[in-house]
Amino acid sequence: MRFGLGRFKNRKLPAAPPLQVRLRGDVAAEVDAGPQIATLPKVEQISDFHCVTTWSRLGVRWTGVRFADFYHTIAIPMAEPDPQARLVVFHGLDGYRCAMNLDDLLASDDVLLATALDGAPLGVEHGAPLRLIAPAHYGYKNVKHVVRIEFLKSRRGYRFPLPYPSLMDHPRGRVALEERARFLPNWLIRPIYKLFVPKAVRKS
Ligand SMILES: Nc1nc2c(c(=O)[nH]1)N[C@H]1C(S)=C(S)[C@@H](COP(=O)(O)O)O[C@H]1N2
Ligand SMILES: [Mo]
Repeated sequence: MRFGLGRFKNRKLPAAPPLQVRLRGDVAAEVDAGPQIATLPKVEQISDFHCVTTWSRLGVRWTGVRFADFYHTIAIPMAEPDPQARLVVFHGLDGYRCAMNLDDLLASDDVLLATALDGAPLGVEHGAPLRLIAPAHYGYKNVKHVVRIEFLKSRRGYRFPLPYPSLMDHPRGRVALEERARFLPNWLIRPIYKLFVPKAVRKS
């Protein structure tokens, strides 16, 4: 079963969608970078995965390409994002989307565009054909089924697609700092989110 948030969990997705990653936003050229991503060197890593609702899965083995490699050797030459475009929005085939800071994506080697899990191509449950893996950031930032990556100069072109976006979507979402939500304190959020854990764990 595929885990998804809100209305996105009910979207029917193809079992093996083609690798198609459109680069959009404040760019000189809108292009499909799928074929080029497939040519980048693959890395394998084992990392922990933390959902904001307080469940974690430890030691997950991902294979993919480094986001920094993708940005420098594909995105910059092909799409020429505006150097001021520091917000990166990942769009999933199910309609879900979430934004990350470009600086956070480039800061660490463990940020991947992953295409395999436990040595096998990503299935539709975990994000086929390609998903973001940013282990330092909560699960909701790790967008699955990525089909479009937008580089934006301003947050105005972006809206988190769930209710109460300004509360539920922290601009950075770092696990170590428990950046779960904006404005709301963790002592309040943790018990509320915990109510959703049993259902989420069954599906993940
Ligand atoms: N496209 C898409 N990506 C998504 C979501 C979603 O609903 N749609 N849910 C997010 C959340 S909240 C979590 S915790 C993880 C779950 O990843 P998993 O299904 O591989 O366990 O995916 C994230 N990425
Ligand atoms: Mo999550």
